[in-house]
Amino acid sequence: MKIGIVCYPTYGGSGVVATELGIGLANLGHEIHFITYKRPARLTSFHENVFYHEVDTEEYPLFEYMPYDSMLASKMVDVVRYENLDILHVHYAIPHAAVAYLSKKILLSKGKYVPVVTTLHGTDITLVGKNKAFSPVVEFSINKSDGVTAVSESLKQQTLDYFDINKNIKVIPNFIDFERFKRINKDHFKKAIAPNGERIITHVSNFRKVKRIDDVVKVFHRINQNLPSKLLLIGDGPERRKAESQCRRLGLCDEIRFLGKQDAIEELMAVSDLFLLPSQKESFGLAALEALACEVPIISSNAGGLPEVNLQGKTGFLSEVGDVEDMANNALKILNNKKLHNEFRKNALQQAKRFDISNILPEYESYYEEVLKTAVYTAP
Ligand code: GMT
Repeated sequence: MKIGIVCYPTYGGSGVVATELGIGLANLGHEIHFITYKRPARLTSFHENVFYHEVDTEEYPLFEYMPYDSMLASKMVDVVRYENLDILHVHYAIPHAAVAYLSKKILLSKGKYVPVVTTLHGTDITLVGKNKAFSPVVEFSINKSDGVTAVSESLKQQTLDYFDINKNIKVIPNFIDFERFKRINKDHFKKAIAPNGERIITHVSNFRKVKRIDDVVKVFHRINQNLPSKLLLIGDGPERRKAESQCRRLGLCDEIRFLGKQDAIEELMAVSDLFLLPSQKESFGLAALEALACEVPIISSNAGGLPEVNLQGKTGFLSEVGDVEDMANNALKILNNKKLHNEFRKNALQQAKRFDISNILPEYESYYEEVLKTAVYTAP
């Protein structure tokens, strides 16, 4: 198949999933065309089946706000038409699903029919999407997509709760590539981070408010009062500065390292003893799955789709959002009991295997085939 993939090219989860999906499908022989405003962060090397089309984002003095949607639609029309794509797969509803609908209508007027699959990732529904500034467009464009997928059962349910949806939503969970994410020996690395054998706790995110970075620090503070430990904070975003002040206030600067954006997350996971994800909202929690694949147990909130990834009492523990006391107690329960820790590590790997990329890619392939067969041609 010739598949167009539209996504945010940055470090956010939806962009990572879209890029890994495209690369995975290209490895299976499909021709993949990424249409984004910047080369996707995880699209790092040449692949004979992968093409990249950059959206023109020219500025013009009249525009206080760039009409990105129009520029994206024009690029999508151009690529679908001249590369003769079979299907368009857009990730994150805003604005991609609406722009896909517009592109489809323009293409129809030119005699080219292309069905659209929209994948809902999380905040496009639970946070930004349900905001009145976007919700009519989100609802309309989901209903106008030829196929809709959500990354967890929880996200599917929330979409049905928030909007008036007349489409079937298929749940296809996020996935993991075990070629890359696995527990590897990085002892030299461990020694550099924790020279006295301290426990290594990790958090990875885009440091947005919804990730509750202050809770990460609070939970770590409690752990650190009981157990020699180090916290690795990986990623960057609007909440980082506040977190830095919090660490200084708590006198934790020597125990917490802000590592910023990192490409080789798997190497850092490989030395981690525990992963923290106390999010306010989380449709799936891709970073949590990456931790599981590296055999790292998780202390998380019970928000959104996290219970589908982190299994209570098996791969870690889940607490109510904001209950830092409970999270810290659970963390210590695991860290202070070697047998339990090892058991959770084993369970983590088993659970991660359910999301192996080699199981999930065929789900997307057959979904595309189904959409291609059932999508109804509508006149322009
Ligand atoms: O929150 C993020 O990390 C970014 C956001 C995105 O769309 O870029 O992530 C969402 O999509 C990820 C991939 O499907 C999910 O794993 C995240 O749980 C989801 N984030 C939220 O729901 C807050």
